[in-house]
Amino acid sequence: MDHPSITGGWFAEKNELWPGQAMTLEVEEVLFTEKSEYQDILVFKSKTYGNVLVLDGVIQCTERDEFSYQEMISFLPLNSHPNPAKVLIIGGGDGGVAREVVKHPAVKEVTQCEIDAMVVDVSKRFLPGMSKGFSNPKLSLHIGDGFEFMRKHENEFDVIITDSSDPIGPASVLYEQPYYQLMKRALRTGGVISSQGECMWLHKDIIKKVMNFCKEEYPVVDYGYTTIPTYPSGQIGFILCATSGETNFREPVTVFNSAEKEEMILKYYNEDVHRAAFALPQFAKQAIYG
Ligand code: SPM
Repeated sequence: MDHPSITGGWFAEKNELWPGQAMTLEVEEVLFTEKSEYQDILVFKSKTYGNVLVLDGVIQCTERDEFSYQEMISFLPLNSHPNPAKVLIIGGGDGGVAREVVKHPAVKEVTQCEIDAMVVDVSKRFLPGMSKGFSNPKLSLHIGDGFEFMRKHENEFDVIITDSSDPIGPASVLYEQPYYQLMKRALRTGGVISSQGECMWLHKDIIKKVMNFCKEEYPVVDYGYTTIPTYPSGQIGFILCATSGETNFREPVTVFNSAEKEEMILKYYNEDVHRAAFALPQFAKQAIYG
């Protein structure tokens, strides 16, 4: 199977959002390539990062490092809320965020809305370590448009996690103010959100734009981040917003003990990493908050 992003046995991630640079991974075997109703889907077995899911030419997850992103986008908000019983996930078609969210002892019910059924299907076939999240009894999965889904829900969720691709293509609407207004409406009192929030090395303008309009909607807005080798520049952040001025994302209200961390098979997240996620280098601090 051929794919335009693979040449001479190497996949290269080229995109206008990170001009002049490209993550490359050596390909052992192309496992799947097809165009869905929404996007180009590629799955390949890499030489050193396990199976890799690529949408419209952009790496979404690799089996070797996905835990960093999935744990952090989930536990930063979940452990900033005193009782995250009802959670909504928008996007996240590989199932990795669902896998993490259902582990939290306080989470009782998880609803997920993913637009592309083909992403869910290929993840079930080729990314079983992530898609196992879909078979948890706490989870109800809906296939549909996240923005439209949000319109129909009011005062329902304690935590909303938006695990989206980048702001070009089907996910671009999820980086605009109306979506953040709808999320606010869908939250219960004291609710919090966490959204894929882009890279401080590459997208200071996007981050600043999103945080600025978030501040018009929410009393607390913050940017935390994680490190991850296979996302551009090795770093990606999360936009965190709270409906209550009492919320402090920088200090977890729930701290897992060692037995819990072991039982939950946490590989990246712990309370120290939670606090450290908000320590920004000076250039990013100035650009985002200055
Ligand atoms: N559950 C994992 C899905 C990943 N969703 C985020 C993908 C982001 C890919 N691009 C990163 C570029 C950062 N500027």
